[in-house]
Amino acid sequence: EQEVLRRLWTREDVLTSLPKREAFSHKGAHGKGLLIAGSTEMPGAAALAAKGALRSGIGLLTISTPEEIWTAVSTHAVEATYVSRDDIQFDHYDGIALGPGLGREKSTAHLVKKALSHDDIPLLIDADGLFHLKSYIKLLKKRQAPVVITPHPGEMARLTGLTIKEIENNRFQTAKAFAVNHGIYVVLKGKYTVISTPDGNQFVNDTGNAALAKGGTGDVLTGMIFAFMFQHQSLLSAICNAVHLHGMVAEHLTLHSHSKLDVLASDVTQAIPVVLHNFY
Ligand code: NPW
Ligand code: AMP
Ligand code: MG
Repeated sequence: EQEVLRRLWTREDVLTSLPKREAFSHKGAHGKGLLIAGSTEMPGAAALAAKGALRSGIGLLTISTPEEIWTAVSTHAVEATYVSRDDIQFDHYDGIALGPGLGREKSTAHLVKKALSHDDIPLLIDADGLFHLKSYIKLLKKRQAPVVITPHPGEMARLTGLTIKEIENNRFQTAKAFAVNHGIYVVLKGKYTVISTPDGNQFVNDTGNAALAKGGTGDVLTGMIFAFMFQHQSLLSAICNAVHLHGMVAEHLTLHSHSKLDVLASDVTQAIPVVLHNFY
């Protein structure tokens, strides 16, 4: 059996793998991303994911969200364009991120199936996208392009049929088994987020703190990973760097200006530039 890795993703890893912005690049070279997120009940999740992506270098972002909330979301994501759920041209995009605030209604399930079946487009699934994924789990193995999932322990429990306690007591094992069995990247969130590759390699993150233990922070992470997917040599370093930097933003805020109580997910999106500035 091939030797697999299990180690910390360090600041040194970030420094060596974070790509520089190509001088002669244009917006089309930094990813045309489709974000399928938000609902009338959860417009904020779409805005937070969008803001995370826009603050992390994505070239062009299109958001597919119900038309009733376009105005609300676009107030926060001014730079994005919008498309109706019925008019999505999947082939037009370099990658799809799906799930934050999507809702769990039957009417949103087909979006997960469609995104999965456009199997040459890299796909990031989070939140309610993971709720629907359970019904289409067999489609994962049939895909050409990579899939990344970003469950918190509650979502991982739903996907695996295990209890949250079983997941938390075996974070490395459950994440690895799911990644290898389905041939995907698994980002099992929480303190010490574990990133598992389809080959069974694993990296653990040690940045971030309990300031992130509140609604919306995971939606921001989804946006950050999504943007990084388009601008890294390897998908693995894109994921690990996004997780590392997302945590660093929380640490920066609580070190300099905020308490762990008052940090909001929207503060995280606003402070991404301060942390990125240290690296660029
Ligand atoms: P318990 O019982 O509460 O302790 P769900 P969700 C558990 C959107 N959002 N460790 C938790 O446990 C999202 O994008 C919208 C252990 C419970 O059982 C989704 O679309 C926002 N357990 C949607 O809401 C801001 C943990 O998991 C279950 C855990 C639903 O997402 C908020 C809860 O998970 C939100 O992001 C941990 N670290 N974390 C907006 N502003 O629009 C969670 N659990 O039922 O999947 O619900 O994560 O709230
Ligand atoms: P979600 O549950 O989808 O909103 O995601 C929450 C985000 O905050 C994930 O990136 C978690 O890893 C992070 N997070 C939550 N609680 C903590 C904690 N106590 N320490 C570090 N990171 C956390
Ligand atoms: Mg979440």
